[in-house]
Amino acid sequence: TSRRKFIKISALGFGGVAVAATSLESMGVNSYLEGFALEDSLVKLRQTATYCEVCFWKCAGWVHTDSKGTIHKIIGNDIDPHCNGRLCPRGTGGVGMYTDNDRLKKPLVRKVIDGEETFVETDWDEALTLIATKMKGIKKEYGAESLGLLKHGSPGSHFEHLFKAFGSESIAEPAYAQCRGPREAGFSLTFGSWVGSPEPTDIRDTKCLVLIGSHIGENMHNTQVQEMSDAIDRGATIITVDPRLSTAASKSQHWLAIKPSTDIALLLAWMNVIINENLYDKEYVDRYTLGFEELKEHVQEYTPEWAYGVTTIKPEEIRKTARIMAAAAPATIIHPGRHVTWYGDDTQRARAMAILNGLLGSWGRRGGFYFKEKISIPKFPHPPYPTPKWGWQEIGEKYPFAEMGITNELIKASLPSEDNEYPIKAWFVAGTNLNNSIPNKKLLEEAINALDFMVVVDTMPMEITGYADVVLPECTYLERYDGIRSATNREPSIALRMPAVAPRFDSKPAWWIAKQLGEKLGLHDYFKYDDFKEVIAWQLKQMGTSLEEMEKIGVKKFPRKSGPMYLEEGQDYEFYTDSGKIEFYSGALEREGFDPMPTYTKHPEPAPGYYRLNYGRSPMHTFSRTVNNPNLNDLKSENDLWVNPKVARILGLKKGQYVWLENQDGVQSSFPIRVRVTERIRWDSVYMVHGFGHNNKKLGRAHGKGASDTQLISQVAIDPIMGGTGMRGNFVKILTENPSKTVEV
Ligand code: MGD
Ligand code: SF4
Repeated sequence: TSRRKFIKISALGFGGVAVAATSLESMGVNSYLEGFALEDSLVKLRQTATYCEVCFWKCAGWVHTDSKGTIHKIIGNDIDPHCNGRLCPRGTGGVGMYTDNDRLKKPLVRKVIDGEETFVETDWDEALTLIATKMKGIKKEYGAESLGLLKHGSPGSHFEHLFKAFGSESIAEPAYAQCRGPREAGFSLTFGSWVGSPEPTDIRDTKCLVLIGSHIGENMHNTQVQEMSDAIDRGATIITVDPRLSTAASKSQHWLAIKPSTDIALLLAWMNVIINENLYDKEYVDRYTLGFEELKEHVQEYTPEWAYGVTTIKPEEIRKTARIMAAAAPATIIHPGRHVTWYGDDTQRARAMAILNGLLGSWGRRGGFYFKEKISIPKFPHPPYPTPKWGWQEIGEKYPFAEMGITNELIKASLPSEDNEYPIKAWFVAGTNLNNSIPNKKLLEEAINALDFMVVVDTMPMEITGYADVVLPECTYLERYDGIRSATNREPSIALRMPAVAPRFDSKPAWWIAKQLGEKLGLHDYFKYDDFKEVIAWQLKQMGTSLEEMEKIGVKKFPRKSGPMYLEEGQDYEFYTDSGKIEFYSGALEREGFDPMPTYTKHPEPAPGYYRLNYGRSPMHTFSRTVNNPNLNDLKSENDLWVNPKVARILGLKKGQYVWLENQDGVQSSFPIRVRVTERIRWDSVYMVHGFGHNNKKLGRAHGKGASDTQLISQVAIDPIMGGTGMRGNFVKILTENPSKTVEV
C-alpha cells in the first residue's frame, strides 16, 4: 500500500539519503555501498565514541577516522536505545559541522577602527581576560545576578556551572519558553511528571497514535520515527490532527484538517464522547484520578456538533475517532508533541491532551506511556555554589507554573528601566542563535542594544554573533569531550562523547573556556582538573565502569531500579501531584486563578488577504543550526512557501515563483521564498520550514536562502501559566514583487 511505501521512503531517509548511516553489513548491497566497503577494507579506521549534537535526541554513535585524522563517517551505536544503531540523515551529516570552512576560527573582539565598529581577531588570553574583567565589573556594580546566560545544548552545562560558581542563576534556554514548556507544565499538573526527552511514549507497542500537530517523520527524532514506522507496519491506527497534510497525516487512516487554533475544542469534544458513551477506563479513572465528576459536567457543553462549528471537523468524524481511540485503549497515545508554544493557551491544550490520556488509562500502560527512568551522574566534587540574591524566578513577569528560566523575560529584563529591581546588564550566549529562535525581533534588538556587554560562544558565524562584543569559537562535538549523556528511556543508559579529531582552527571546547574564565575569576576550586576527561573518568568510576570501558562500548545500559515500566493490574500508585492522583481537576491551577479544567478560547483570525503563518521542521535540518552545513545544505538549501491552489489561483501564483511576505505589522521578509502550490495546506494558512532566511553573509551557503519565519513573528501570545511565547498568531500577505529595493536579494 502507499502507506507502507512512504515509510519505506522515510526509512530510506535514514539509510539511503546518507548511506553511511547504517552499518555496511546490515545494509542491502548496492554499488555505492560497495564503494564504501572497499574503502573501509583498505583503510584502517579508528572508531571513537560520540553522541550526536545535531539535534537533542542525542543518539550515540561511532566516528570513523583514518590515521590522517580524516573523518570517513559517523554511524549509530547498535546498543544505544536512542538510535538502535541507525542515525538519521542529519546525524550522519553531522560531520559537515566539522568540515564547514565558514566556521568561526579565532576569538573576535568588537573594536572601533576609524570610527567603524568591526571585529578584530585576537588570541584566547586577551579575549578571556576582557570577558573576566567585564564580568567582575558587572558583579561589582550590579551583582553577579545581573549577568544572564542564554544557552542551549551541551555547551550550556559548562557555562551553567561557571555561572552558578560566579553567583548567577539568571539562566534560560529557548527549549522551554519557545518549545516544550507548556507540555511539561500541563502534563506535570495532571500526572505529576514532566514528559521530558526522549518522550516516554510507548509507540513500539501502541495500537493507536494520535498526533495533534506533531509531525513525526518531518520532525526527525530517531527512535520515535523508527517506532512509528514499525507501528504503521503492524497496522496501528494513526490519527493526525493538522491543518496541513503533514507526512504523518498522509500515512494516517484519519487526517483531521482542523481549523488552526481550535485544537482544544476538538479535545473537549473527544472527552465529551468518551465520557458520555462510557468509553473511558472506569477502573483506572476510579483508582487513579481526581475530578472525574467535575470533568464530566464541564465537557457536557462541548458536543461534537458544537466543535464542528469551531474546528470544521464533522461530528461523525469526531465520534468515530473517539471510539477508535477508546477501542485501542490503554494502548492509545495522545502524543504530547514537542514544539508546542502556539496560541498562548498551550498549557491548557497540553492539559486537555493529558486528561484525554488519563480517561483512556494510557499513562503507565503498555502501548501508552511507560514509566521512564534515567541514571544520575555523580557530581564531580566542588565547593557549594554561592546563593544568589535572586535568580530566573524573580526576573520579569511571574508565571506560577514555570519550572525553568524564561528567555523572553530575561530579554525584557535587559531593556533600560529605572525601576527594575532585577535588571540584566550583560549576556553570555552559548549554543543558541537567538535571532532565529526568539520571536519579536524588535524587542530582542532593543534588549541587545541596551546591554553593557555580550559574549557569544558558537561554532558558526550565526546571526547572533554579529551583535556580540566578544565571539568565542567553540570546536564542534566531534572535537571535544562533553558531559556524559544520561537521558530517560525504557531502561537507563549512558553515552560517552570524546574527541574523534583535533579541533580545527583556533577553536576550543566549552569546558575549557568555562575553566579558563573560572580561573581568571578566582574560582579555581570549582575547576579542579586539567582536562574534562578527568571529570568523566572520575564519574564513570563511581558508576562502576571506566573511561577505558566506555571508549570501547560507547554506551552502557543499567538495570531499572524504579520498578516496572507499566502499572500492574489493580496496583496502588501515588502520582507526584498535590493529591497523589491524576488531576483532571487542578486545584493548583484554581488557586492561582486559572481554569482548573481546560476551556476553549477563540484566537485572532487572519484579516482578508492575509494567511496564517504556520511553520515546522524538515527531516534534513534542525532549527537554524544546520542550514549552512555542507552535507545538509546539499540535501535542502532553501525552504518554500506552501500555498493552497485556491490561493495560488486568486493571487495568480505559479509553482516555483519567488514571492515576498509581509506580516500584519508591516514586517517584511528579507529574502524571497519559492512558492509550492499544494492541496496539502488549508486555504487559510501558508507553511514554511523554520530555520532558513539567514542574513549573515559569513554563512556562505545559507545566506539569503529562503525566508525566516522568526522574522515574521512579531506578535506573541504569552501563556499566563508558564510564560511561553505562542507564535502561531501571525498572518502574512503574499507579495509578488520585492516590496523594498533596500532589502538584499
Ligand atoms: P538554532 O537556531 O539551531 O536553535 O533554538 P536554538 O537552539 O537557538 O541555533 C543553535 C545555535 O547553536 C547555532 O548558532 C549553532 O551554530 C550553535 N551551535 C551548534 N552546535 C554548537 C556547539 O557545539 N557549540 C556551540 N557553542 N554552539 C553550537 C531552538 C529553539 O527555537 C527551539 S528548541 C524550538 S522548538 C523553537 N522552534 C522554533 C520554530 O519552529 N519557529 C520559530 N519561529 N522559532 C522557534 N524557536 C525555538
Ligand atoms: Fe542526531 Fe538525528 Fe539522533 Fe537527532 S535524531 S541526535 S540529528 S542522529
